[in-house]
Amino acid sequence: MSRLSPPPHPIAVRPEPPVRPAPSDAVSAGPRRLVIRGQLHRPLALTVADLRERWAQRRAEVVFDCATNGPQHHTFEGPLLREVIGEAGPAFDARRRKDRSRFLLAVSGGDGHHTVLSWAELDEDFGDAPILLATAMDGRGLDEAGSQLVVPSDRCGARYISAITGIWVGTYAVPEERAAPVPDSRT
Ligand SMILES: Nc1nc2c(c(=O)[nH]1)N[C@H]1C(S)=C(S)[C@@H](COP(=O)(O)O)O[C@H]1N2
Ligand SMILES: [Mo]
Repeated sequence: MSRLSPPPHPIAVRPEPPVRPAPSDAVSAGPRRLVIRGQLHRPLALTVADLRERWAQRRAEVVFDCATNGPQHHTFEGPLLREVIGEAGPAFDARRRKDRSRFLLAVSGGDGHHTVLSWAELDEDFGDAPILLATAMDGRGLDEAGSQLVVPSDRCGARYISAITGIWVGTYAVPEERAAPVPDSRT
């Protein structure tokens, strides 16, 4: 591909902003935080050290299958996802199972890969799955890498999201069926 004029040099001409320590720098400095947000009473921003110190640690020896790498064997430690999200206070009526059953979780990795879970998968009255937010894998802390989702009941590894950056919790507003009838493909 040829160019008629030299490419612009935006980096060379853009003035460097002055380095000014702001109060927010103190918050953003240090290890990365996993942000838990959405329909919650108490959104949280947690480091792996927070996940290790503030909740009881469970252990899970798992095998999951990867389409490209085959079966993977790992030992993870970390708190139950249910207990961490519980502390963030999902905006459901905790006494009503039907209300809890409407909630979803979307878990995002730093590379853009994300997956969804339902609250009911974790809930003791429904699936009761011991899903973890790992603080260590095979005996090594995940403080640098970030927490990893551990879904022992999954056969496939796709939901073992690594380097978690965020978890969104909330309900999905199902479109009203009567508002937009599905077009009949036969007409
Ligand atoms: N952030 C992030 N996590 C991810 C993935 C990804 O692409 N990005 N791939 C998933 C898939 S498909 C698998 S099989 C496992 C692989 O884990 P391993 O690399 O430790 O074997 O990570 C899962 N977690
Ligand atoms: Mo995979």
